[in-house]
Amino acid sequence: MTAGVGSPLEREATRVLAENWRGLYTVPAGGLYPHQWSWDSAFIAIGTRHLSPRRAQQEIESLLGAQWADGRLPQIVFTAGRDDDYSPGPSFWRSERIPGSAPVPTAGLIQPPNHAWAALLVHEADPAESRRRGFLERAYPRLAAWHAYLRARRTGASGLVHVLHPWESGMDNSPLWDAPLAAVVENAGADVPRPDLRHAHASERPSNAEYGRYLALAARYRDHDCDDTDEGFPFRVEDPAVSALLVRSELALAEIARELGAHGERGDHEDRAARLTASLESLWHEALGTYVARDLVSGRLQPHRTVSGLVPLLVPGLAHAEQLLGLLRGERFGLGLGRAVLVPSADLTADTFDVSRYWRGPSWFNTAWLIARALEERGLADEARALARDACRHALSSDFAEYLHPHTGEPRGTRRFSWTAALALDLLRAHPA
Ligand code: 9WN
Repeated sequence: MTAGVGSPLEREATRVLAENWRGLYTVPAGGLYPHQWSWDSAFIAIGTRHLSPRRAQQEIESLLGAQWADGRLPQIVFTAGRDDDYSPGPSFWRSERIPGSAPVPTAGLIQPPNHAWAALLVHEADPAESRRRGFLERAYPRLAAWHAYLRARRTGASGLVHVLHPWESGMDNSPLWDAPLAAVVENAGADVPRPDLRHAHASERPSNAEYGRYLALAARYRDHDCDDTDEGFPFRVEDPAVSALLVRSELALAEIARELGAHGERGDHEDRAARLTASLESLWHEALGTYVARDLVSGRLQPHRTVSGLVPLLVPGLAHAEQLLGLLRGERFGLGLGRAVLVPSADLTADTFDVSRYWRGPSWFNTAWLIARALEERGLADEARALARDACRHALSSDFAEYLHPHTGEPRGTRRFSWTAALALDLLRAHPA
């Protein structure tokens, strides 16, 4: 990888990504997250494409190499020899005993589908190198199989994809999961290992009660061989950010198919993106003025304003974009008002709001990147630039924190976090100072 040149941000971000590189992929953070995570790798590749397009390709290819026979891309691909550092690890999942699992140990769950979009952005960073290596030719069938898995095994009557665990949303303890999770019975008396608390303060992580339920759900999924046929599975939700990212990734597959001369497939991807966009409207909550999650077990929309509900701003032709922009700029998310840093993960005025606890208030860099990108694409260049510059500034001053106190910008969670470094680099390239 070329050395980081130029600004302190570029140099330091390059260093973080080098520290966390493990030869074929990047771990999110050396201590807290010592394995490869699915949507992290896609975000990381979006940044490393500016340093080494080839390494960004490898980041995605190593994840695709852990694809299961049914097409799923696993939430975590485990690094050999690090079973004690993260729970649940490879000895919990024992994926090798599940028919059709990956050739390497992985978790059985999934994460949000941002991969095809990332693959397209990586290709665009250096199309000649990408064509020379046949990057898209090799990636496309696997990415298409991933989306086919989501359609075949994770799509219900609404036409939207559902997730079976808070971890699958990538926004683990969002208030959106409070009610669906309350209905899940934790394993009574079971030990809840928390190696994460060696690396981050307990007040900045999900609670023990949440972890008890997370593990109970994961164990039930595992014990059913992760085969998605467990009809009474107690947690099944549709999430607006997951759906919005799938729209973007279907549109990216359309572009990739065009690049590969697969014109029939291109139309299929565009049709699917259009159908998903229409289905997303079933998550619109008129009274709250935002998209929300649907609990498929109770059938109820979950009445919480969160950053997940703002992510559909990335969807072209979205019906309620103006209302969402109003929400983003209002007192609940505070964009441009000077009272919040980046975009808080949840409504600043809600009863559930918490300045430290993970996805219940703190500001994250991946969602800032998604919203900055949406603003830019919607022609709101000044707001996009202001958000991008704030993200770059806070990335450096927080030593690439995992997330920030949403009022003060103080670092929270772990430090030298890979996607913070990668996405700050990408924002710096898109909005040079
Ligand atoms: C569970 C790795 C992951 C991110 C998620 C974030 C956090 C894991 C955890 O870290 O989740 O997947 O242990 O809390 O919520 O978005 O992918 O960075």
